Amino acid sequence: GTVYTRPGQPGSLVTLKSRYDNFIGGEWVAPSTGDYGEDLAPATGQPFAEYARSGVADIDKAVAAANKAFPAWARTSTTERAAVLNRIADRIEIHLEEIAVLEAWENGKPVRETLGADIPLAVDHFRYFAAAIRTQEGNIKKLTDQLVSYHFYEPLGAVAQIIPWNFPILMAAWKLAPALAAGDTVVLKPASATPVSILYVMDLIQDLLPAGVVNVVNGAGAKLGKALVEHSGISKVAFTGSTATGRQIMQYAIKNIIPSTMELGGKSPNVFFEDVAREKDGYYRKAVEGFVLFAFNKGEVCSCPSRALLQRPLMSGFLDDAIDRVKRIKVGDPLDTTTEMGPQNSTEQIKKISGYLALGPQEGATVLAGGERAEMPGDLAGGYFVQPTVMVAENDMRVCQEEIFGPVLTVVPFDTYDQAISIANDTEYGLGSAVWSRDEHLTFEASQDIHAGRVWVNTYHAYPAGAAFGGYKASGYGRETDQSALHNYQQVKNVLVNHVNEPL
Ligand code: TXE
Repeated sequence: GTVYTRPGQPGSLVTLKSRYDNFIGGEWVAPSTGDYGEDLAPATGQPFAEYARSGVADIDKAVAAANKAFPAWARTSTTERAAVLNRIADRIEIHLEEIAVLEAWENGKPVRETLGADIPLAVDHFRYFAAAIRTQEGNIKKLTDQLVSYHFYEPLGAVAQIIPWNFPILMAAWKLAPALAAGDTVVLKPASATPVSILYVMDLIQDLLPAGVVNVVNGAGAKLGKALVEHSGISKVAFTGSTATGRQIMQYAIKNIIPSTMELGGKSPNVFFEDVAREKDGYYRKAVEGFVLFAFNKGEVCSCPSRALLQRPLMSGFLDDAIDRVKRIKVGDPLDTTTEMGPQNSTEQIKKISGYLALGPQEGATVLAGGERAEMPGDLAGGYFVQPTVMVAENDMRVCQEEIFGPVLTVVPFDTYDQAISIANDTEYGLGSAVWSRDEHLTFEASQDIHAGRVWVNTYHAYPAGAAFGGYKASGYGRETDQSALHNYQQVKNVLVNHVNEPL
């Protein structure tokens, strides 16, 4: 394995500015407030860069810049916009390793994930939407002998995109790529816990975009969100974050009747049927790894498989093997390529997760692995580390119903197929889910019966471009990562032509 040098330190791939201003109208602009916050590394709890704590005046500036850039950008050909997206993809790919290191350091996720998943997927999303916009077609229909109807997709204008801290670069890519492809301009508001990695990428790609097409403003969402979404210059809002904040943003969107898309929380079931353990073969080992994926990105994932449902015979044997594997998860420095789980993102997350670690046993859950914060050596002692935790619980307990957003898995046994489906669906959320069985009829049936926007079958945590992602129920609405996401950033123009030269 390799241990990367920390960003900003001598020998690191990543050279940081000491201070990151907002990126508005193609320029680096100091916040009107003159106020900066410290970006803390979750692995040590120590600051490593400063970011702007903007005010409403900065939002106004960014929205004005986005609107100024819109007419020219909207008029570019799809060929031209696709070329820009492809150039962005190439540029990010050239700098993949350094972006991956910074992303790991700022978020706390292990660099093996950012190198293997986050950043390559971000690159691919730009390429995918470059292709999608070039191949998107409107349609023409002859409705009667006289009437011909044309449908065109037009961009909306300047759009607001508010993203969370758990996949900063990938969430930015999921939102920027379709918006730019569609011909919209953007005001992006990153989360205050991860304000810098996106600006680092903007620095790398700024020469590829006309001024004002992408604007990035940092600062507290609670302060800036309302001003941004209610701004008369904003034509759409796309949000990823908590269900509570999503509900607020939907209310702001009412003011100017702008469309919104919401990718919110989850409590995703990971359902294992008995035949998984029929043999201890490659499939079995894959299933064990599928169980362990609750610890992917330390559980700070909206589609985290946080509820494992095990058919009763799997409660011994399979569960023992899975617990063994959980206990072997390597927790540590996110910049070490052998690390499997890094620190949680923030002290807020630690507080929230610790609350649930205490609550589980109080509610009667039995802890099989973890259950506490993880002790680390050296300056990692100041980091936000938690042990991967598994508890056997009942589905009506709060630990099974509320989004913990940490590496905490509840295991609930079931006997019959119907019970499995009813427990899987017994949640206010409906984002991710998975079914594990060697029986394809069973997995297909379950995929139809589970109420969630994504059902993985014999896999988990794959997010390829071309597969639509989004929620049912309180997990939100709207789909991303698939060509249909272009529609989120477009409006339909219908032109209805009478081709007969006679009075109506
Ligand atoms: O989320 P918020 P937080 C869940 C997860 C986590 C909890 C709290 O359970 O523990 O939410 O995290 C901006 N108007 N998820 O507080 O508040 C904010 O600045 C406009 C699940 O970080 O939803 C940030 O950019 N914007 C989730 C973004 O919203 C506002 C990912 C997300 O922050 C705003 C993140 C407002 N009033 C957290 N208030 C997922 N589904 O992946 C905040 N923001």
